[in-house]
Amino acid sequence: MRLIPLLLGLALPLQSLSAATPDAAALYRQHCQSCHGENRFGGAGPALLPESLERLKPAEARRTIRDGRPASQMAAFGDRLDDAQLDALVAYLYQPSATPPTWSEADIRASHRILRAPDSLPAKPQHGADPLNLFVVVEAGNHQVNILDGDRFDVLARFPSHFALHGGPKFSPEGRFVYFAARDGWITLYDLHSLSTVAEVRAGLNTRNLAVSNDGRWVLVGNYLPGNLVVLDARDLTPVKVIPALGADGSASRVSAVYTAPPRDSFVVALKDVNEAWELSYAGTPDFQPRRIAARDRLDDFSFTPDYRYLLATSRAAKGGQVIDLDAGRAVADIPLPGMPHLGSGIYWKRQGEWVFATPNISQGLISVLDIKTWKLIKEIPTDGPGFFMRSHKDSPYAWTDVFFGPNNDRVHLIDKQTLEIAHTLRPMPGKNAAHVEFTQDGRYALLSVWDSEGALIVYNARTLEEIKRLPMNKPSGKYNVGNKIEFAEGTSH
Ligand code: DHE
Repeated sequence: MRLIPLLLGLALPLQSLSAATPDAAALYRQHCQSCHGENRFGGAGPALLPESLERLKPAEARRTIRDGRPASQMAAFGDRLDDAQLDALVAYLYQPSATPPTWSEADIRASHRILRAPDSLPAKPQHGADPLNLFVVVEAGNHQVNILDGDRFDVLARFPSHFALHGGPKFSPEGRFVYFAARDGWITLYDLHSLSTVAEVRAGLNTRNLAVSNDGRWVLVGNYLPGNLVVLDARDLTPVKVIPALGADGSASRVSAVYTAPPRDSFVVALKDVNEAWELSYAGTPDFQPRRIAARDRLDDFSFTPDYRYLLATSRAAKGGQVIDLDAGRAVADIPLPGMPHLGSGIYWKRQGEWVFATPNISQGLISVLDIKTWKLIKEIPTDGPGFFMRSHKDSPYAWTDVFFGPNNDRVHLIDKQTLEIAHTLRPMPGKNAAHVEFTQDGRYALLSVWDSEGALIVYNARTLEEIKRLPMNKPSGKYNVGNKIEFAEGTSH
């Protein structure tokens, strides 16, 4: 019996078989290519390569094609595509591109556009707010960025970003310019004096994050696709150099993350597919030749000690961490970090006169607190579920951390930085995910995201925990205070 349908299928003439199977490539060309680009590399719409879709479930992709995306240019195709065509199209998008994805230096140069000549920009801020207490607030739900006055908590400007900004935007040393990286490879330079975009360039097809040199001259972009580093001129994003991420034995790697290490005048880079960290000096006239440091494992993410001598790195595959001495150029210790921390979100503070480092874990509801002299675990603080982000301020007695996953993801814990006990738990909007906090420069207020399409940015008095203001937003994600960022202030992410 089970053979009959198969035999019937084989008996069908060839043309009826092909008529029954929608030609997904043709559907893509007809309906999608004008926005999502030839070879699915992206255009006005995001890239639709398997690497770009890693974070989107096929069912969600199908829904988006059928129903469109509200408040975006993504139209609904449900009236033009039947179920079989929708299925075929979704399957096609998750297949590797027939043309292997490439993004050359020439492609980067061709994508570069200067929207405002840097020498035409005003000398002074064109708004009345304190330029060092501005906040950049990313609204992930509709790919918008808000510039917020950090004294009055009013939105000064709002503009569309490229698709899926990820990682913290980074600032020029005096805090005037801000640099954004989108997962889609687009880098944007924005002027906080004139509240306008200065330049854009597509540095890759799938980008991790970017760093800005402490002298304000260079931007370094780390890419997954292609696996490389791209150096840009920080004045206007002109491409300067492309550095393939090749291990010492020539094997190709993706770049996990890049950061600037101000006291070292260097960029530090983690590689995802070979056991190496790199340091690239930008002192003097740099040639951006990497200094290779052998790691004990692949690196997913890292953070620094406050003096930038040591790097604390995680390997999610190994479910552990390691400490790399940047002066000695070698790994010196293993650290117990079992729960896949989003290490870039870890923070430091002084406890009983000594620095401690604390990080949430993505796969376990606990905060790991480490002694950074001995690298021993001081405490694992149980929380109401796994968290993503952690924040504090030097004048705050609390480290704020979210419960990002699970049924309690509407909660935020405030951990007493001395006792390492949870002192308060807030539920800003019950039932809605609360996440990611950033303080005003003076530490008096904490701004929190309710990460929901009908969410909000909530301003708290950081001491009394009284709510001061609530601004409705669509999935506000990260927020970044200019003053805290340019000072690499204690308690915030770098
Ligand atoms: Fe992030 C920062 C890695 C998933 C939101 N995230 C970072 C950084 C790294 C990183 C290396 C530091 C870069 C920087 O700031 O310059 N993130 C990763 C991952 O490896 C992971 C787990 C999987 C991935 O697909 O990349 C991951 N991150 C997420 C998300 O799912 C989040 C919640 C939603 C999103 O936007 O994709 C997310 N990551 C963020 C945010 C920051 C960030 C908001 C900046 C935090 C800050 O305060 O500086």
